[in-house]
Amino acid sequence: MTRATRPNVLFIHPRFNPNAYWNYHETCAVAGARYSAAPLGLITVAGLLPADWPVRLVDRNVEDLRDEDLTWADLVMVGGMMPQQQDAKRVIAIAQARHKPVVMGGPDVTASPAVYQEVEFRVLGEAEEIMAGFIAAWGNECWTREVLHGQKGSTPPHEETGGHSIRLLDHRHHPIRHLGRSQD
Ligand code: B12
Repeated sequence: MTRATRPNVLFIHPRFNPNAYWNYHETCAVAGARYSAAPLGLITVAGLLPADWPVRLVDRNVEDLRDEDLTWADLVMVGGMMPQQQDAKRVIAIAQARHKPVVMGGPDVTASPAVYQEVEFRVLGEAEEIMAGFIAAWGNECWTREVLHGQKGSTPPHEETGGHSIRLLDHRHHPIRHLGRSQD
């Protein structure tokens, strides 16, 4: 398969189990947000990609994954924790049915890599040390399924990572005032 030099990257934040304790419905209402957990891992990874790779974020806790998002994507990046596992698996199946390569990262695949055997790339641990190698490997048309390891606890300083791509967050959905940006 020929790979785009500057792939369109679709970040997908899977739906949390709706019955979990951590919904904060009332707090969200007070803060004017629709969901309590912003996709911090995904926006961090977005900040590590080359600036000229187009990116989109779909947070399934607050919006639908549209067919046109998948049509647009050359590469799908999914990340989350255990209570998102069920939906993550669903999203991976949807993306792969459209022949989109999937990168899975975050705490759940780090703890349970075997659960995500079907994806093309599993990124275990912190992304900061891995993404440069991943970007270099992109374009190699022979790659097969791979597991890329980072080290938990060796995160470089924020200013060396490109920072969070806070601009990807929709301030109507998350209380991003607490992430360093006002809502006006
Ligand atoms: C803050 C936090 C919470 C907050 C969430 C607040 C919020 N707004 O998001 C609260 C208190 C709500 C919470 C609750 C829970 N949490 Co919690 N939480 C954390 C904590 C301390 C930090 C998470 C975080 O935001 N980190 C900052 C971001 C930038 O880091 P990150 O998401 O890990 O992303 C990095 C990498 O993982 C990777 N990455 C992430 N996604 C992707 C995607 C791709 C494609 C790639 C390449 C890389 C990648 O790159 C990123 C940069 O290095 C972690 C422990 C930790 N120190 O990591 C536990 C942790 C995520 N929580 C955990 C758990 C179990 C829970 C609960 C289920 C606890 C419970 N028993 O109820 C609940 C569930 C919440 C729910 N909604 O249902 C576990 C998850 C384990 C797992 N196997 O998934 C962790 C790892 C703690 C632990 N050691 O057990 N949590």
